[in-house]
Amino acid sequence: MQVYLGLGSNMGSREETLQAAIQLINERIGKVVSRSAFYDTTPEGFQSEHRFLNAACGVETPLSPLDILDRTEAIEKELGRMSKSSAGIYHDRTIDIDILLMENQIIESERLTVPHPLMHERDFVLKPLSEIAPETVHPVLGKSVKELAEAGKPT
Ligand code: PH2
Ligand code: MG
Ligand code: MG
Repeated sequence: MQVYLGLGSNMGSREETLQAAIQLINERIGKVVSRSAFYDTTPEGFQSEHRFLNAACGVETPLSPLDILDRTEAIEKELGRMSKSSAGIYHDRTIDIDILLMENQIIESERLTVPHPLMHERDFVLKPLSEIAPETVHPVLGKSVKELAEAGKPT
């Protein structure tokens, strides 16, 4: 199963943290088969003077969705993440790892929603993702990542 993950950091050594996260993903979740460049982005949805570095990667994994979530959460903790966002209130963080897409799977459970419920609205997700998976189709919206990324651009 191929899973796409989104990564973001806006505290500490952002680039080193993203590199470390990708290495741990490769060791514990599955082979990282693609990775985007790192994009410097403006915080969206909350006020912060700390800019983000965002990236996306593709991982070939035998794990179940909830096992992947357990492991991404463990990696976030190890890399110094203090508090989880809840009820749409965001905080600065050393690392956030989000499950974006898992092929055609649609999951709506208490702990996990796949595709990520906000991915199609977020440039900081779509830009890196369209670099590595432009033709991958969002199974709910029926549009490719490239189409979603272009829909968000000003004309
Ligand atoms: N993540 C959020 C909220 N806002 N803004 C940017 N630029 N990058 C992010 O990764 C990000 C955000 C919630 O996880
Ligand atoms: Mg997030
Ligand atoms: Mg998250």
